[in-house]
Amino acid sequence: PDAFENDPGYPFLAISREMKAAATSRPFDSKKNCWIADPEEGFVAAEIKETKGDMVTVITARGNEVTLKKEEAQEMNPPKFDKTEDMANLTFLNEASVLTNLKERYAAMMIYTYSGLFCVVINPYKRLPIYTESVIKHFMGKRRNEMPPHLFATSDEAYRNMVQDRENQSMLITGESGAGKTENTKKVISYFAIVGATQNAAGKEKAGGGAKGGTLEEQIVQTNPVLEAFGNAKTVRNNNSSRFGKFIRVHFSGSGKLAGGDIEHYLLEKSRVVRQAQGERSYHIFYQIMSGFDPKLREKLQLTNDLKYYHFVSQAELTIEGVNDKEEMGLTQEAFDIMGFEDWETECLYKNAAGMMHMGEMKFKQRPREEQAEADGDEDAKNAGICFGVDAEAFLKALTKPRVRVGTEWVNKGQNLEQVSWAVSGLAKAIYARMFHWLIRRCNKTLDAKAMERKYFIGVLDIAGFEIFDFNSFEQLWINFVNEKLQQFFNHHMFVLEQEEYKREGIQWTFIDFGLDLQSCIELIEKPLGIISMLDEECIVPKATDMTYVQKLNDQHLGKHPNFQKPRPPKGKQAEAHFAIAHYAGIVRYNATNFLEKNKDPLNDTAVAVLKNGSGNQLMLDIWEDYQTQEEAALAAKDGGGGGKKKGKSSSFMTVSMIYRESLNNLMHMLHQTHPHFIRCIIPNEKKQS
Ligand code: AOV
Ligand code: MG
Repeated sequence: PDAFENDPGYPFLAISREMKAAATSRPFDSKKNCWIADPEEGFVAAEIKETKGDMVTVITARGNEVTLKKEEAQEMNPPKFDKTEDMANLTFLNEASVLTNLKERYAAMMIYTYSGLFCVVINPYKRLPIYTESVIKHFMGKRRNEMPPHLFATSDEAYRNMVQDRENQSMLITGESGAGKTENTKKVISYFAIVGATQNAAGKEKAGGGAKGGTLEEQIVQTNPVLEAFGNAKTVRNNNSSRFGKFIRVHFSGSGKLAGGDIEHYLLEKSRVVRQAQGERSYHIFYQIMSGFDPKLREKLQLTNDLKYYHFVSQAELTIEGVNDKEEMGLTQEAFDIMGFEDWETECLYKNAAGMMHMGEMKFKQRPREEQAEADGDEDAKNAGICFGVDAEAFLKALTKPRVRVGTEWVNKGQNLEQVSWAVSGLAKAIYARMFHWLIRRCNKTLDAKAMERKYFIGVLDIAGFEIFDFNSFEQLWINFVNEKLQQFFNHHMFVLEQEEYKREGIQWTFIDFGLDLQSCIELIEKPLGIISMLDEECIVPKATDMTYVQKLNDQHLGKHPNFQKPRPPKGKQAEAHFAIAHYAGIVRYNATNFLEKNKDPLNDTAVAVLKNGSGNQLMLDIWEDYQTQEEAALAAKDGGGGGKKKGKSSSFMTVSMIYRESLNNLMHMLHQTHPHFIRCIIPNEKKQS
């Protein structure tokens, strides 16, 4: 009864007898059958009627007669390869055959297919019974060729490699936004948690102690809902888009027992906290808080029940089709419980989130011809103050009249409306980003099973996928650049491995590094005088603007670098600065407006000091603990001599790009020290439909 053939998931994984029969009865003539390009279907089957010189005339499956160049008719594989599980087996390895194979398998809802060393998956956009515990059990300990293609087979291979080769492994899940990276990441993590816990009862033991908290196995899996609530949002490409990258390491003992986990995170898109584009939302947690799941919560947070009142989170969509924020809040709370979060911790997270919503409503005014803004009412500031545990008056004063250094004196300097509004959003973004960082550290604390011996890890990488929007900004540049780097890592690894095999088999072959195909685009972005370093330089040039930056880019690269282009700006945006980059996955037009500001990411230090020193909210104190204000730095310099001064200065000179670059370098370095396994996710359509 528990034979794999009887599992409800089996029909979505293995080719049925009927399919095999249908394939073998298909008439086939290798000299006549072929594929030709088709504007609607991609490729359509055709039969060669006549050959004349280098031209052929074919009749398509739709009955059209077409004459075309011989090489445009791609060979068709014999029927025994229909819906093949590994495309490396195909006799004819051409574009038409590869795409048709994937398409036919997808039409039968078999979403996983191998392509030699890596595994391809097409987003099914519906729940399939192929990730159940019973399916997991069938894959455990089996070799890849014993079972149909599945993410679990690749996962099990990584696990066995780790134990046998005594080497760290990584699972690199790539693909554009909405293709299914995060969904597959969740399944991989569950697989490792179950496999690692099955090795020994230890993984099943309650970790941490206390009334709350689940087993380590559960906690590794439940980390995700916590992170998704704060790090995922609806975009036009994906209703649950990851707006940050993560590298989750699952740790094991030498014999493969589950021994804990930790998470590293990359580039959280914090601009979303204050601004959403058409068709998008801010982070899920805001809407979950407002959902009324806990009837007293809004009241505790000084919130009304009118979501639209809060501009920071209501600029575009308020709901997501098919998603119930109330239920999602239940799941978030459950995950917090299993992760062993204390009540004060979740309370502070909600307070901070609500405080940001109040911040967005703080009003300021300015008399005509005066460059000095002042508060226009203080109700929302008071609400923010209650959430953050700070004095509203001090907070407003810090925003409108921050302390700045003039020579050796510190004075209160007036700000105009625009400056105040920049400071408010800058601060909200910083609070959110720091809170997210705290959340990751807090999860790591739970996953740190101290009693367990950690020997090896399998790291699972899930980043924000390549994306092209109508408006692409600094965030997209970084997301797409990271994807470009990962694609290069993939190419390099695949082709190097492949060619090493040629060498072993004694094939005469000149080594080609296909990873270098992407090198020129990567260099355009990361090398000295490239897109990023010129941005960093422009950030220290006085009076520089986004326009002067793009002007310099144009002077340096336009007409000289193959991947750099000057786009035609969209209607109404001609006055704004633009440039375009030809990435591996498409040409992206970037709007450079606010690039300098986003890269410098300035903060109102006086307001930070209010939050940092005056707060009665423990989380608020924790997130600013490592932040040194300029005034503190100056004091430290006075007391402690040169050492303190140096520290203050170097930290204030880091641009966002510098921080991102360093974490990306660390990631690539770590990946190079693991045995990588690749999962390539493909999006089947732009309509989010099965
Ligand atoms: P992504 O991680 O690759 O995009 P997701 O993993 O969030 O994409 O997938 C997008 C949506 O597709 C999910 O919310 C599901 O509705 C659906 N989906 C994907 N894979 C599966 C699956 N195996 N089974 C069922 N539904 C699936 V992004 O984070 O935007 O780069 O940045
Ligand atoms: Mg994702």
